Amino acid sequence: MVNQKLNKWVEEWAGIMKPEKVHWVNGSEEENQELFNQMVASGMAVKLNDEKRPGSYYFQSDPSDVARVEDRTFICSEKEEDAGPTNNWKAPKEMKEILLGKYEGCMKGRTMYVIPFSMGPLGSDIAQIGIQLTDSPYVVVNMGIMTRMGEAVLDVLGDGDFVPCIHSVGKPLQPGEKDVKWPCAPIEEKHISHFPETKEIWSYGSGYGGNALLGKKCFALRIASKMAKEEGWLAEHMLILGITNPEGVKKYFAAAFPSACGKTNLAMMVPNLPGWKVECVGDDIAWMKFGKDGKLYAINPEAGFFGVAPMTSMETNPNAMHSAEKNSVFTNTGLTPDGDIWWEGIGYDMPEGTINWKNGVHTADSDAPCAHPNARFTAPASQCPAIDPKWEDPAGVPIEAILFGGRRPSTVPLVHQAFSWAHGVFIGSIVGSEVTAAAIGLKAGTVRRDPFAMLPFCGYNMGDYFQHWIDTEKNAPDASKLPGIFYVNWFRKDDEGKWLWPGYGDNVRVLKWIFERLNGTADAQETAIGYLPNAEDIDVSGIEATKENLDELLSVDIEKWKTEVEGIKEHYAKFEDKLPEALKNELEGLEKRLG
Ligand code: SAT
Ligand code: MN
Repeated sequence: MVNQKLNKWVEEWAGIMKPEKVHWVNGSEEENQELFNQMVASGMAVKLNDEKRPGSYYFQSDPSDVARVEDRTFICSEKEEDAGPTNNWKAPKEMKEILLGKYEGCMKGRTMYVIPFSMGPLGSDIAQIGIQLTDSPYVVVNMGIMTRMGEAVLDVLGDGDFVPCIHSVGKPLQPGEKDVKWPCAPIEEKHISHFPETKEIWSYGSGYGGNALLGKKCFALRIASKMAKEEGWLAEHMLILGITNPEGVKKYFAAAFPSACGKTNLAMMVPNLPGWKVECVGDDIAWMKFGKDGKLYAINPEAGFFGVAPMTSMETNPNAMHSAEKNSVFTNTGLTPDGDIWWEGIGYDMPEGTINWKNGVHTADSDAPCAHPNARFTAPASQCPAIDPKWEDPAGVPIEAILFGGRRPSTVPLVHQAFSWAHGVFIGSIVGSEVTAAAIGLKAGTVRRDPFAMLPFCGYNMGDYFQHWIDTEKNAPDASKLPGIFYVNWFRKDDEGKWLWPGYGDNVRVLKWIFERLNGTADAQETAIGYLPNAEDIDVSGIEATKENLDELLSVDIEKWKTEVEGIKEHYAKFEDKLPEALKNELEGLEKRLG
């Protein structure tokens, strides 16, 4: 079928960006191989040792292009108010003018790839189709892992609508000019722009991660969150896991955590309790809609993992390690002399002669790390040994619990349950992580709030987003079937700074209490902040030493929570009159209960 709108759009943009040629990506294995071969030939990619890491490739980015750039990310709604206090805003017209200037001739000497992709299983009615134009073959092969990509998507699209995604690395080649290893534009020229009202994405100047793989944060979160608001569903920065008890009863949970809280680890956890099983539906993004039976169903819109490499090991996350055993892409890790990858915390010593992400021979006494802290592996989700059998079910999986969490060395107990949906939304709106003084020049102990872990990913005013979550209760076909909401904190420390909770696979003990709360078989005590387990309600069999920490892990320190309330007030003040009445009431209620 010919999609006139698509053909016209591609032609128009080819006219603006002036690539040497246009390549429609079909998604075949031969095409994928050909792209890798080209990148190896041009020096952009290194083929890894086929005996160690079959079908896998290694890349080093430009040192100026190593992560998402939040201060170069824009929400371009007509009104500034609709971007809200947590986003950078520019008027759409102004941004398009700026970017059209940059896009003019930006693909000279390069190939423009046309990437049809589906976020979500092909044909699922929760899924969405986008078309990305890009001049980066690296982006094409990564999109091939992270999304359902190619001709099959065009068949499903027919003559329907798609989200147009424009991307260029912003480095045109003059006739005869030799390409660099990782083309990109200087930092101040990078723009990651979203037009939530017209559902468009225009990205310029970066080839890395969420700046360039536009299906991920740009589409599946920023644009989709706006669609979800308009259409009554939820697009969230959440992992999805399935948990099965020893009797074979299974439930699905979704969970939101700010970055650096171990989301991928939790999604693929190897549980440390006999008989319990955890399976992974997704590690980063959840799209949730009500099903005919009134339950909330979630799909993972992605098809792969774009995981942080450093500290990932057979110890911390064997399932991630297995996922990236083959057919994977590694960016900014180290490269060993025998053609494999290495990073800090991989679980074994660095082989002598390993090359670091800046392409120098690495020595053990060097003060800079061998792998960039944001080095990534891109791996197909289908290769994860713990992948859930329903991970591609077009209907999604029914979500029974939503978890929020952050890094909170003090104040927040190991786990508590919200009293109600509105109280759960309150909990989501206040999550965050404590920062260390050195990191970003804030007072140590300051909580950096990251509501719903959506701070850099909400495509509209965060106050309206809170309201959308509140409204989800009355929009639910049957509010009694809404998931329970829980606040977890694996990161409590004692006064000496020692961890009180072992974390990782032992977190299943907390999931077990949640599971049993949903079944109505676990006890809890009512406190000022929510329902908490009693110490005996947490199963510490096999880690009996942790028992003595439980009182502290499960205590509610009234004075600390009063301080917390002051912090929440400061945080809420940002949203001015957009802060939902329901959340003001929740905050007042908490303050009263604290006495
Ligand atoms: O670079 S990504 O946005 O894909 C990953 C992340 O920063 O969370
Ligand atoms: Mn993420």
